[in-house]
Amino acid sequence: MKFWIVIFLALALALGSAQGQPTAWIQLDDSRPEDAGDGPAAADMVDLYFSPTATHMFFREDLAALPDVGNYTYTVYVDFPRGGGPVPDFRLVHSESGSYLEQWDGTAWTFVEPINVTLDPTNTSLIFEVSYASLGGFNDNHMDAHFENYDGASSFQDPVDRAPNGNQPYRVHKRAIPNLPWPVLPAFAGGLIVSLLVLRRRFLPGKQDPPS
Ligand SMILES: [Ca+2]
Ligand SMILES: [Ca+2]
Repeated sequence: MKFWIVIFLALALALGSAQGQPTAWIQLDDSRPEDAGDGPAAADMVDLYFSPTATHMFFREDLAALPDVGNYTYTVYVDFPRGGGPVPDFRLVHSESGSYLEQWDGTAWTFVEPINVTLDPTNTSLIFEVSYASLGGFNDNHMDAHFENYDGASSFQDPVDRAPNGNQPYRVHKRAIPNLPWPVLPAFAGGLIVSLLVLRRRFLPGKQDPPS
């Protein structure tokens, strides 16, 4: 019975890890801390973070006040080298009309899929979530990202705050990601199998050696 209890707990732990909620945040300042007070409080970013899990990446913007989707549009632009040039390949959008991923097709932004954007009211933070699969994987050596918040609901015309300031993006190097996306699940599965084999040997009675 003990063996199956241990199996159950191990599987519960495995499923919990596979859910992939962010546990550690990498602050995106790149020696250029974001200003407070350079936009209306509900759209004024003060700290920006990134967090990768085994299957998803999370972008977090800490605002000077609670967000207001009725009056502002919140976006994160993502650019991979494979897309060529400095033009972002994807953008994550959060506004009154919903939260969704769009892709730049060369001439226009096109809808890809809905995404999760959650509010952490303690930190007045918006947390954007997107899967690597939806972005075509994270196979490049780095990714560039910048945040832009616009005046008006579901509007992309009048930026009221950009992070970082200026025209440059934040750069996230793949080597700086502590839990690289692709090896994590196979390594975890391998570790789980080894653990179960060890536990099975410990809890199940083995064959008795024949008397000599
Ligand atoms: Ca700001
Ligand atoms: Ca700014």
